[in-house]
Order: sequence, then C-alpha cells, then structure tokens
Amino acid sequence: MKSCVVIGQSNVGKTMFAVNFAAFLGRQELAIAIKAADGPDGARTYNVDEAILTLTGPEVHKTRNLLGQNLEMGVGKGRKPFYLVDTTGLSEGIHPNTQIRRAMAQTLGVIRDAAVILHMMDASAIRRDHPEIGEVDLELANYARMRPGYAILANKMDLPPAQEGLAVLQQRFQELPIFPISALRRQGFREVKRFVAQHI
Ligand SMILES: Nc1nc2c(ncn2[C@@H]2O[C@H](COP(=O)(O)OP(=O)(O)OP(=O)(O)O)[C@@H](O)[C@H]2O)c(=O)[nH]1
Ligand SMILES: [Mg+2]
Repeated sequence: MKSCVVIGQSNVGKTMFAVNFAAFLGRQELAIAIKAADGPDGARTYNVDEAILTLTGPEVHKTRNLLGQNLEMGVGKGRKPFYLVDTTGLSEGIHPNTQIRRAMAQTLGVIRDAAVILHMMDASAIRRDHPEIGEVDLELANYARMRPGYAILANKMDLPPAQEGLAVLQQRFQELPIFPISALRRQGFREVKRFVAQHI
C-alpha cells in the first residue's frame, strides 16, 4: 500500500491534520498504529475529539513516534487505500535529546519510500520582512521537490497573519504545489484529497 507522510517542523499542525483529515475522509474512530523510535510498537483507538486532546498540543515535540493510519478515499468509481503517517517534527542541527534524535531519524527514513510527501509549514509564522522559512524547510523542499507526490501545506490559514506567510511561500516555491489549509478548521482539505488521490 502506498504511504502519505506528513512532515515539517514541530508545532506546525501535522498531528491536527492527520486526525482531522481522517475525520474528513469519514473516520469517526481512529485506529492509530504507533511505531516507536526506541521501544515496542503499539496501537490505540481514539474518537476524533480524544485524538485531538491527547495527541496534539503546543508543546515542542509532542509527537515522538510514527503514528500510522490505514485510510481510504474515493478515486473515480472505486476506493483506494493508503497509509497516512504522522511524524516527529524536524529541526536544524543535532537535537540534544536522544529519543527525539532517533525519532527524527525515523521520520527521515519514511520520507524515502513515501508516494506522497505533505510538507507542512505554519504560514502564520512567516513574514515578508523577516522570512521565517526555516533552514530545515528549505533543505526538505530541496530534497523532495523533484518527487511527483511532493506538496507544501501552508497551515493555520484561519489566523490572519497567514495570508502574508502564504504569499511569501508562493513566491519562494513558485514551481511547487502549495495548498493553503486550516488543519484546525478542516479547510482546504478537498484540494489536498485530490492531490493525494492522484499519487496513491
Ligand atoms: N489556529 C490554528 N492552530 C492550529 C492549526 N493546526 C494546529 N494548530 C495548533 O498548533 C499546535 C500544534 O499542533 P500539532 O498538530 O500538535 O503540531 P505538530 O506539527 O504535530 O507538532 P509536533 O508533534 O510537536 O511535531 C496545537 O496547539 C494546535 O491546536 C490550525 O490550522 N490553526
Ligand atoms: Mg505531532
């Protein structure tokens, strides 16, 4: 089965997207496979509200495992399965915490084999006079930009400063698909779904 990974810096909204996108595709119960970077694998089932309460939050590096979901979406007259993977946030340099370092290495490992790479950035944190596109984001985009299933998700578009951030991203990554979304409000998901469907 083809996989779709959600990558990006910590706190940009990857987990919020993974949960709300599954809900958007019709899931009420989320069966989440937890692949730990160090330690045993696990599995948990949440309803959508529980998943948001438990798995998302403003703490840095809230997610430290791969969180996978078997999902499917309508494509043409049929349905196509795919594996959605939420990942550990990536940062520049060598992280001092061993667990986080291993988790980041695990994230890089799943990017290699993914059919779809959704690279999320927080558009509300990017300003024109002070372009806050992180070095790690520039490197990720450079690495993945030639892959057909690569797209940028400009998240937190529900916050007013995100309009300016989106404009900066569109200027900087002119030749790449960029989807403005609000993972929180489930906005822009139809377009993301169409993109994923083309590559799974
Ligand atoms: N306003 C707004 N807030 C959002 C949105 N998406 C996520 N957030 C908030 O941003 C914070 C981080 O969200 P997460 O989904 O946990 O971010 P993450 O990228 O998974 O972070 P790590 O697991 O640390 O890598 C939470 O407080 C969310 O409520 C959005 O579309 N709009
Ligand atoms: Mg997360």
